[in-house]
Amino acid sequence: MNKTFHPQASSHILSPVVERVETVLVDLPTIRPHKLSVATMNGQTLMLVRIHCSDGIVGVGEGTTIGGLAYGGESPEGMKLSIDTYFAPVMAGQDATRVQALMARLGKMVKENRFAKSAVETALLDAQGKRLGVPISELLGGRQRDRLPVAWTLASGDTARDIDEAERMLDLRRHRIFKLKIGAKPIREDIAHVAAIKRALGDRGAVRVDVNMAWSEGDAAFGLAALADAGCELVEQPVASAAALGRLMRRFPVALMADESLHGPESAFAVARADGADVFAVKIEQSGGLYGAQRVAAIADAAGIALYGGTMLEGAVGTVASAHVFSTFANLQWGTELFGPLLLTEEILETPLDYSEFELTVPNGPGLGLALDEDRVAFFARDGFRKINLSK
Ligand code: MUC
Ligand code: MG
Repeated sequence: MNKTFHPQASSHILSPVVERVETVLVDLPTIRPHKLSVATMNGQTLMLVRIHCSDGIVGVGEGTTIGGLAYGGESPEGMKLSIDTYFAPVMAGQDATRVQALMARLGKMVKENRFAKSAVETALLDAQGKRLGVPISELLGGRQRDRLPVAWTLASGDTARDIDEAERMLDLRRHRIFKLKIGAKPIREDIAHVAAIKRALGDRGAVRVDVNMAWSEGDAAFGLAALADAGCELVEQPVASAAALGRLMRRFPVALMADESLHGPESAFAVARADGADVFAVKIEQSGGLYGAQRVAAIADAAGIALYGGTMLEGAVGTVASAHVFSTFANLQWGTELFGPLLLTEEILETPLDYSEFELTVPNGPGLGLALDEDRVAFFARDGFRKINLSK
């Protein structure tokens, strides 16, 4: 019999498919209160997703937010609900090896939900990397660096405590770039706080600030001049509006970075077209995934905008997913802030990440290149062993 070859049909039969999508919320305490203008965090919730494939391979991904719904429209609980209820049926039975095609299918059936999509895309890429025996960075075109500079965020709310913390980080040779969270206090108090920290650190540490949109345009005009005088080198999202950020550009001798204004490639293009930032804080969750983050970076490169690897204070899984992406960027002029796991009291990896000499090593094993300590994940899972023991 003369059989016709149908490539799609045959690849579908041969390819492993998504069998099951599993989600869990894991609650971990922070090492100290982390004070942003939008929220004070005493803990972080990791929404972990596991994608079980028909070839027995399991990929893991992570979604986080900052202060529940204080930062944006998604929460860990909402991500879990969306994935369990809407993502999972769309993914079940689909070819697990065609990650971009599966994400495009998901995009048709599920609007928005960028953070949840980032978690799911991470899990698919982790599985595919494990399947092929290559790190995620290689699935994304190949890494250009194995180690990434990592900034630390000082956000205890107290100037003396922040200076002590910075000194400790310098002594440990873990961080020498410091991002200060400001915007919650009166502007003059914030400026005095930044100036005191920069004075204490001198040339030993770079000082940057993140206002998390707290200032009006008028506040920002005063604040940016004063921050430049205080020796601050970079100001992240001082105002909410992208148009206002653009109007503030080049008026002060300090670089301006867009963070909350960036919601993936389309918004990145709009900001770039309006010459609206010197630097982009690229985040996989804000970008809607790892490929989205690469597209945002490509837009920045094309527009002559510098790049910074941002964080949504992810735990180890989201941090390493971000690290794989940032390792592929042609330019990474301002380094990264991939310190999320270090803000948490608990280690959930079998082998901790390597933070040394002011940098993070991008893991080299297949997929994400990390192994979760499943007992510890189960212990800290919401309604898990810890909760059961605490309520006894
Ligand atoms: C943000 O707005 O950049 C990054 C570091 C940190 O402490 O908070 C995040 C969020
Ligand atoms: Mg920010």
